Amino acid sequence: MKTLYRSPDGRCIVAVGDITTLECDAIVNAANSSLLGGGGVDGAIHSAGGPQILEECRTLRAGPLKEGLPPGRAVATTAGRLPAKRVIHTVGPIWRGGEHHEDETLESCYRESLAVAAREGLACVAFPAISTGIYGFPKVRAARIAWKTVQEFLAGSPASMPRVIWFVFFSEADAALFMNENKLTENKSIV
Ligand code: AR6
Repeated sequence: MKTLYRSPDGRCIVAVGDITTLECDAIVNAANSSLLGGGGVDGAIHSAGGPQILEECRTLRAGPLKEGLPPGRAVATTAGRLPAKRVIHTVGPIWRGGEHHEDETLESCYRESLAVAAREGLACVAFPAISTGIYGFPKVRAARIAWKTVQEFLAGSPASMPRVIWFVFFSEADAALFMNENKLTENKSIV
């Protein structure tokens, strides 16, 4: 994992790498409503974490989430073999042109995932760029929403969990776009 930026208060980190390798209390999964796996980061999490994650997702589908997890909502499961303790699954919006509450749904993914982490007392949470892959949400617009929603959450919970939030990008280009859009300057002294 390559760290590019750490905020002055230490609570936000921007990095490039494979989120499944991160030692953080929770990693967020950009899942789909079925919770039964897929491609992208979802596929990577299930394959690195092993079958325990899918087993717990199946149990959720058989019980409290019979209709699946609606877009904008979040739920936690075991992280199986991953270095993280928990996986927080959230379902991003599928981009349909921007007039179908896509922004609000994406905001809700970040907010609800942070709320789950707060409830579970998880100190460190890592987000992938939800909806910006297979679901086609424009990356610049998603970058602005992700940063703004997390900053609003942190402003509203100065002392509580989670204390540290990672924004993890799979490519340098996506990380650069996120930093640029949110006017963050790379801190070269970070190792
Ligand atoms: N670590 C960090 N980021 C990653 C990784 C990884 N290992 N793998 C991919 N990304 P996507 P979505 C980035 O498509 O758009 C699945 O099939 C990727 O480069 O994973 O929300 C689900 O089951 C991109 O920037 O999620 C759903 O059906 C970001 O993660 C659907 O895809 C999100 O891309 C969800 O689509």
